[in-house]
Amino acid sequence: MAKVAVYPGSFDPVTTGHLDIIRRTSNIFDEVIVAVFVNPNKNPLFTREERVEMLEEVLKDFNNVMVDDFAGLLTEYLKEQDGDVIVRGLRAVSDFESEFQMASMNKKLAPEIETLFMMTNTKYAYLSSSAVKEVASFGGCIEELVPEYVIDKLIKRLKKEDK
Ligand code: COD
Repeated sequence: MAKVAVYPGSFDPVTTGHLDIIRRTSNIFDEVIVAVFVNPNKNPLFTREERVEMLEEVLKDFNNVMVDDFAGLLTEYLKEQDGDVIVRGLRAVSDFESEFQMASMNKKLAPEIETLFMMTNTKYAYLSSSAVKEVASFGGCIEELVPEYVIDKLIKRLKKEDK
């Protein structure tokens, strides 16, 4: 039976650290769904459609990776998609506490679904979407921090040139 992994996140925007986790996950599982969470309580820099579009573009060469979005509970989304495993990336000890809480809650909600943690590539251990947005907002160089396709979009959005 094909094993389906779901890699959920905000991806606001996708970074090189996310891409590294997706690439490594796609080498392990038959199918990977990168699932953009639509959070009604947050005001992301990029819309749901924009985050999905950027991911689709940068992942177009991966045959077993698809991009989707979801609202509501992650565990319900996995059940709808016949997903087996939730994949999360771990950067530092500081990630552990919130990830442990999230994985435990998801286990309580759906005991049949496992959470798999993938250690960050040390090259990207410092990388997060919010750090990239902060660096870009002050004019810092974001090459290699986000995919080439995202650089212009991020700079324009922060300067509000695309609105
Ligand atoms: N290296 C390795 N991993 C990384 C890196 C990096 N440089 N950067 C990010 N990651 C990992 C993160 O650790 C995370 O695992 C993943 O990539 C996505 O990161 P983000 O920041 O884009 O996404 P999050 O952490 O904001 O996503 C949170 C969810 C949307 C998954 C979560 O809020 C959720 O499941 N919401 C649905 C509601 C729900 O079911 N709630 C109950 C559970 S408590």
